[in-house]
Amino acid sequence: MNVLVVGAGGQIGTELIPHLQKVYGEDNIIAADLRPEIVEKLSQVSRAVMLDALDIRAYSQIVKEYKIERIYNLVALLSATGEKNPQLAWSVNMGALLNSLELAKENNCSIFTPSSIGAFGNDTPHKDTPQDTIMRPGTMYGVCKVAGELLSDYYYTRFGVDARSVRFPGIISNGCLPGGGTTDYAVEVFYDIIKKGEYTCPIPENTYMDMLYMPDALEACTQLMDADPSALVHRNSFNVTGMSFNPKQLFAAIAKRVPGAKFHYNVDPVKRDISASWPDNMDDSCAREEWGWNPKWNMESMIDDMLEAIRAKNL
Ligand code: AKB
Repeated sequence: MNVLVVGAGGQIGTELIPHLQKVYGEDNIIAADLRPEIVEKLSQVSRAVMLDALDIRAYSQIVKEYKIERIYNLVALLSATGEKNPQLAWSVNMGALLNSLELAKENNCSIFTPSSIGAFGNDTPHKDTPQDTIMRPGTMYGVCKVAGELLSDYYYTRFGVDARSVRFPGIISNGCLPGGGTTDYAVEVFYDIIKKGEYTCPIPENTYMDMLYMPDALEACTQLMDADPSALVHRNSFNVTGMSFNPKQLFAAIAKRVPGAKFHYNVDPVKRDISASWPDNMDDSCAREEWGWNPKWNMESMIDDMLEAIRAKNL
């Protein structure tokens, strides 16, 4: 299986590349990114090419040259960044998706594009958020995610494109830092506590959000794409979650393991409003029933692993 990962230099891509190499073979994975310095870094671990996903001719050439059979489209401006420049967020997020779907159609590729808890909004039921429910997000990022889910389903029903996706919650990882998201606090806290012994949080202490540890997120990316299509009732996009907590609970659990760690709050009003509009915890039973989703990591095991991995970096 020849797989192209577009937007490969971000938080998910940098860890998805080695995961895909293990599953489908090292030579079959092509990493693409817009930034030359990132392509240079990616080329040390993978076959790598420079690509602006908005340039459909260049994108098409790469899909044809490498005989691509599956596309992971990870190009996105995240929720908080999107509120700083909504027009740019729309043109990048939707432009990359439309090009990816068109090329998937022309070249008979399957395609995975992450959706997000950001697809939900204030009117969504916040507890046990159902798979099929009211969406109406209040951010440009969320508007793109809902539009992207609909567009991907449209390409499936209208053209038969094998498009599948999950609604990722905040992803916690220790490879590459996330950037511009509302859930980033749950990653940043580990770096600051190890480096400085203290962390200032932009999210109110009682705000719950769903989270997922990276190893489970990577499993979702391959497990859903390799699932038997006849078992899929849904496609774009499945609720998936590994844990739900608020900052106060996360910090108390970290403090038990790092004596003397100090936590402060300086709430960012944009992130406060975004996080308040998202689910407290999603119901991911459709993913479990339709393709066997079964995450392994919970908050406690994730914290132990994150602390060990970040301590080992000797920052
Ligand atoms: C964000 O916070 O914007 C992302 C997401 C939940 O999609 N991490």
